Amino acid sequence: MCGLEVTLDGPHVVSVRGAADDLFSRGFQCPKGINLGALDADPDRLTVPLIRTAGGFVEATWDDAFAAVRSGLGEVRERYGPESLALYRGNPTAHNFAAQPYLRGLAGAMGTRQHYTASTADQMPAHVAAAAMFGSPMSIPVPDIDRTSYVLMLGANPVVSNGSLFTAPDFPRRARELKARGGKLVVVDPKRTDTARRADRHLAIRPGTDALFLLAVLQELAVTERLDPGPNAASFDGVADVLALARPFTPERVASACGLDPAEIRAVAYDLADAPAAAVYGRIGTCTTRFGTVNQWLITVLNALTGNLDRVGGAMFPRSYVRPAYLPEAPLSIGRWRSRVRGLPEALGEFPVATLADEITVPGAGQIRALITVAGNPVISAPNGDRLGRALETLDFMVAVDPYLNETTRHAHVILPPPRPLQSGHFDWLLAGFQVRAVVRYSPPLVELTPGQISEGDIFARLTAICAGDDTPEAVAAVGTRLVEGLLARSVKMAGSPVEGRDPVELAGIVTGANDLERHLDVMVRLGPFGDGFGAHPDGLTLAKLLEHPEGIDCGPMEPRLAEAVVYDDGRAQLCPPEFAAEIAELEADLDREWPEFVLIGRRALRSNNSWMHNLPDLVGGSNKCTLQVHPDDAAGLGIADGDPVRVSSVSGAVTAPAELTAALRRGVVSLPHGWGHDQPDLRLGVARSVAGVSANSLTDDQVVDPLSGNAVFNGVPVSVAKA
Ligand SMILES: Nc1nc2c(c(=O)[nH]1)N[C@H]1C(S)=C(S)[C@@H](COP(=O)(O)OP(=O)(O)OC[C@H]3O[C@@H](n4cnc5c(=O)[nH]c(N)nc54)[C@H](O)[C@@H]3O)O[C@H]1N2
Ligand SMILES: Nc1nc2c(c(=O)[nH]1)N[C@H]1C(S)=C(S)[C@@H](COP(=O)(O)OP(=O)(O)OC[C@H]3O[C@@H](n4cnc5c(=O)[nH]c(N)nc54)[C@H](O)[C@@H]3O)O[C@H]1N2
Ligand SMILES: [Mo]
Repeated sequence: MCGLEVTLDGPHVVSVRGAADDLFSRGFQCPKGINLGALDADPDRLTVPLIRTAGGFVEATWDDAFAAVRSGLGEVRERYGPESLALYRGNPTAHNFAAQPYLRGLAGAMGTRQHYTASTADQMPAHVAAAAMFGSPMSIPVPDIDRTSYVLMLGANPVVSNGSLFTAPDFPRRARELKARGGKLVVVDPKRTDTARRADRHLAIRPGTDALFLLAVLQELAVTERLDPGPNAASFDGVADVLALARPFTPERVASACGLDPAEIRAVAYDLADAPAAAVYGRIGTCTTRFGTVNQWLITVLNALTGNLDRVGGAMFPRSYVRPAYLPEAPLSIGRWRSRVRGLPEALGEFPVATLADEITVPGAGQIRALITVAGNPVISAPNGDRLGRALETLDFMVAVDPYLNETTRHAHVILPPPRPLQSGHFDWLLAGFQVRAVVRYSPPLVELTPGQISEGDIFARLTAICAGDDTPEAVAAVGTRLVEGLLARSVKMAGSPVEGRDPVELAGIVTGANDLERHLDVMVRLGPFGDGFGAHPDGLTLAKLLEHPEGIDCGPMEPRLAEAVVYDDGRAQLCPPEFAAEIAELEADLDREWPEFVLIGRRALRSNNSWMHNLPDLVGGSNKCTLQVHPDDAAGLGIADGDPVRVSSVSGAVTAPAELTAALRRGVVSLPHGWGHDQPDLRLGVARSVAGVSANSLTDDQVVDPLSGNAVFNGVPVSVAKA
């Protein structure tokens, strides 16, 4: 989401730098962006499909590769039925111009409920909390960072990650500006992170106890009569119920479980209530824990009851610039069906990735026999990834859409590589709905495809057509055409749409764009809240305008819109959903439990992006190291010196990594970054293999999830630690 200025020599990148004139990122960039050229030119990037044979992977023509997919998927479906097919979509599909529009159709054509994504290793608790509270899984508030005077941030490190479900390029600048305005940043994190170092206050909480802390803040504000929900109070249901639940959780009562001083908890509570406008925000460290959904729920409750929900400078609901406002949205419930083996709830139509290995390995009707992965590396990114890797090897057929032969795709029978990044357009559909400011940008491809290359959109269209049973050229072309025509056909029939009553064929004639994806984008921005409505608002957005303004078009800051964010018929937000309330009893057990001697947490490095950027020489090394961070006092007790090999083990497995002593960690907590472990056979990742590291997900447990969302638990994992 940072604007980059790319200089080319023919088809090759000469340099990449932050685009100074970009209206959103204003010249800011991180090492990953700067390495776009290296990523684009990575000699290990696959350029043609690979087919697995007894003797290893061999290069294949696109026709042969698609033929292998057609027969591989076809045979499984014929023998075991459509429920034996599964789809896993990885993190980049959320940010990929082609994947977002096409994969919905692919999932539909597969005719199975076996859908998995990286969301259940990430933000699913936020969707589940939003769905229960507001009816919409996308009604996730984000801090209005540029106008707030107080941010209480739990389990997030945006100085490194640049924010997540909260798109704010150059967080360090925004944090500086917050302080210059007299505002405050408070960080709750078991580690004194780069973000915590810039904060006015840091609370080094025990991993996994955020819900207790949040309840104590709520209870303290209630008992001192500092809560004031403000003008939105009339829209909130369940206020008395949630306050009753909080009652036992006084700062004194939670202090030892959280490992915090009650006075500190009080101070944070009072500052939050006193701030003219404040936002509470929690990410990976709060989502990927046993109480992930409870955390997200309580964060929103605190925002609501301090009057900060939907307030300028508070926690606000961004308006996606590609979501037509007139499209009806029905309240979404979670758990409409359950997973076959463990009975875990579906959420947003998908099952938890933590149960993918179960569904592949446990026999019975509905057992997964074939898998499509798109832009995902779950062998490294999913809990107990080693088990998942063994499970993938038992599939009858697997196809991966991915530019690399990596830890996951090595199990595929066919790998279909997308073209180079610079040969694809870029538009981030998902993050359009989480930006702190609606700056709209589109980047067209900078380099044309060479003859014989296939765009990523065309790969998806072909796969969709194969799954639908007809992949003749006409059928494949129709998949792309439907992207453009489907929404137009609906919109002309919809009351309140700017094109109500118009002729969809006439509208399709107005649409511009070099291909179906661009034409689809044109339709989406025109019908979106800032669009031209096909002439209804002549000054509004169109694809043509976006192409004229690579620096972006600024459609302004977030605006209060609670009434739109709540999709329940009565327009009321539910602050105490009963299924969430039932979890509070589970939490009470944590107040007096015995804690493990050591727990594992994760971390991110500025030069890393999950599992797939370790093949770029400039990104590995420096601060980006696969070390086990240990507190010096813990290390002394274990006889471990800096650099010593340390064996970490859990119920799932064991790894050995070099120790890195740091007093930034809370005692009893060790930290290993995820995304490493590139020492597997067959990989075509020369640089990554040479710096292999170990996978944190050899240690995480796929049998423990946040039960409300099915989300994986990556933080607070009990481990044993010893000198190797
Ligand atoms: N450079 C870089 N940027 C990235 C990524 C990357 O890999 N590298 N990944 C991207 C992705 S996919 C995502 S989802 C975002 C994530 O963005 P963030 O959510 O900001 O992710 P992290 O940096 O992992 O920060 C999580 C923090 O939670 C803390 N933590 C662990 N357990 C607990 C706990 O129980 N309670 C509390 N309060 N804190 C805890 C950890 O110490 C850590 O500092 O980052 C994105 N940006
Ligand atoms: N222990 C632990 N585990 C974690 C986390 C953690 O904090 N701790 N974080 C979790 C989070 S937040 C996330 S989002 C997940 C990520 O989980 P995944 O999405 O499964 O894993 P990634 O490492 O992001 O893998 C992305 C894959 O996409 C491919 N790829 C990159 N660009 C493209 C493209 O343009 N097209 C296609 N087709 N493929 C592409 C890469 O080669 C790579 O194989 O990991 C989760 N796992
Ligand atoms: Mo993520």
